[in-house]
Amino acid sequence: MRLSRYFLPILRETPKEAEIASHRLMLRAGMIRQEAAGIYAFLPLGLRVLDKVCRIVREEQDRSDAIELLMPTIQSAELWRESGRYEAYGKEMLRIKDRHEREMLYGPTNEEMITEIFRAYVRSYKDLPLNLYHLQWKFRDEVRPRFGLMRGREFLMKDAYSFDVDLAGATHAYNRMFVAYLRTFARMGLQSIPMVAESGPIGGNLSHEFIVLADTGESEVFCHRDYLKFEVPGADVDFDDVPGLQAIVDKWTALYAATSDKHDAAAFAKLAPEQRISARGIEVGQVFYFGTKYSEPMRAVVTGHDGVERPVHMGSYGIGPTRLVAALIEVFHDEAGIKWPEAVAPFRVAILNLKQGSSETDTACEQLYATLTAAGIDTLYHDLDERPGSKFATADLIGIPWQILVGPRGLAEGKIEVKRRADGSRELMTPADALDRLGA
Ligand code: 5CA
Repeated sequence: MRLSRYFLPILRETPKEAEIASHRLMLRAGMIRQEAAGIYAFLPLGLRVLDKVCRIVREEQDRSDAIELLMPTIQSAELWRESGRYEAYGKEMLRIKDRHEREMLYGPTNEEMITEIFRAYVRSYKDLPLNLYHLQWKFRDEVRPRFGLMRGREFLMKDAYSFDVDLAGATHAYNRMFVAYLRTFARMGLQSIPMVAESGPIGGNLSHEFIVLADTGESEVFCHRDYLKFEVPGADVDFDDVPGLQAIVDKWTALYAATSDKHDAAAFAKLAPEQRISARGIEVGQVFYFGTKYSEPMRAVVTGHDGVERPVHMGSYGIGPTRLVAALIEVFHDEAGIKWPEAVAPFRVAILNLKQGSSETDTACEQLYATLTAAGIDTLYHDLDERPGSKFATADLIGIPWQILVGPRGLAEGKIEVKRRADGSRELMTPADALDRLGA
């Protein structure tokens, strides 16, 4: 992408309304624009990051054998009356009437709708296990939408729903998602810690929140320090291996880890002081097992091996991709701006032409740009007529992992400079070596 043809509305001033780094940096980097309280438009740069986050989420859902579908945002109140949640959900639900005065709502979650889809088609244990997921916008009329994408009113969610014939099957489904979540966040460069959590309006008595530690996190959390050293299961993990997966989950739930709602101060105090982490964190995902809470009132039943019909066992599993974009910035930034991990960076490489209009630098930049683009590497070419200082500031602010600085002095010796945003290191090399380094 040539910056001269792109839409990147950078703000030089720090927006006053933004209280935390991720919100400030997203506004300054031209990633999002607020359209109403807790409602944001994704500008092109922000959309690129969101898409990369979603791609990783999808790949790991698919790897664990969950199947993607897409449910609508608007739901009928009737459905929610069946489960008894229409009244119970309260003011957080955005209620709408259509032209026929029919009561509708903008979905805050999809347990009812997926249960309705399930019961329309599935009758027998032979069709199970099943885990269906989608990535869809949700609306929750939060009392205090704040911190930009961190707690929005309209936000993107990946929500998966599992169906099993019994508790044993449902436990394995829970474990599949648990392991998929560890992998999903790790692939983005985030260390997540599963913590025992309250299940809230979703229900059930087994739930874990996946927490990323960050000072600006909204959750107060307590956990054992050893979690920070745990190794995340590799891509070769066998999701069909029931005891193997259980062993992974057992390991990741053996040590103390709880959110404030479920905190047991006495148990925590038994840890050696140097093992205790008492910190703030961001909830990037949450998993729930709630058995027959929805299937029973909504009559979603399956015949078991014994020919008897029983309500299906369900769980639901959420990830917040829009919140993840903010969480990533909270973890990866410095005074100059964002430091994207490569896996989610909007562009992997930025070419900075330090003397736009000079035939040497222009030619060198064009060649680099053509080769990188042809190799399928997302590249942003800063081809505007701006001073080098301004180009450095933009590249640092928007956090591109690799910057190629092309100036007349270096070129005179056949060299360009490659800068890594993560640690600020710079290295002079030939354009050919730079391309080699970047895998082009
Ligand atoms: N149906 C269940 C699981 S699919 C559910 O709704 N779970 S949830 O309430 O925990 O939400 C799932 C994820 O969505 C959360 O872990 C969080 O990452 C994200 N999320 C929830 N509320 C917001 C919000 N107001 N703004 C941004 N992300 C949110």
